[in-house]
Amino acid sequence: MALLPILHYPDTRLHTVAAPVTEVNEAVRTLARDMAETMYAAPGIGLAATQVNVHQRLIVVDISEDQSELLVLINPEIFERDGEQVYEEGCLSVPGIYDKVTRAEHIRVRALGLDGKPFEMDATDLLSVCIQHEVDHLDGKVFVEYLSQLKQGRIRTKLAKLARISA
Ligand code: GNR
Ligand code: NI
Repeated sequence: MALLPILHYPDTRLHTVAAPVTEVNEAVRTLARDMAETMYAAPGIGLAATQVNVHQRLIVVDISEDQSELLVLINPEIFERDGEQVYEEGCLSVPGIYDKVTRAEHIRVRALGLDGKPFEMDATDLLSVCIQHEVDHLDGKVFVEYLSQLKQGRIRTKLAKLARISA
């Protein structure tokens, strides 16, 4: 098991578009385990491989209170979106910043599991928000990109200053 370092906005590597996983092998299963450990340690409710500088389409999610409902989605595809919801989002790659984002209320998702087998699932509410947030990371998109240019500029300045202090 290993904790992986998380990239912080405005690191340009967060804008990399991840490539599909071509084979669900032991290396992919090890990455999923290390990502789950990293997410739980943070703690967070989701993590995309992009955030740990691995540009493959893999996300881990667990919205339970007691870290008991790990979901691993490989090559996730959102193939239906309905309705709208507004949720105050945060991101492990944008520490200390929280703001409202409008997303679909209900989604249907197709993915491969850790066994390499395809499955489909429905998600609503927070689970739906989290999966949409993670799939955005795989497409190189960070939630702050939904905010105004003014807010994005302020967030960049603030986090760049913090990075300089901690470096
Ligand atoms: O831990 C996280 N919490 C969260 C809260 C509201 C909306 C989305 C999230 S995901 C975030 C972890 C993270 O950055 N995943 O990419
Ligand atoms: Ni995030």
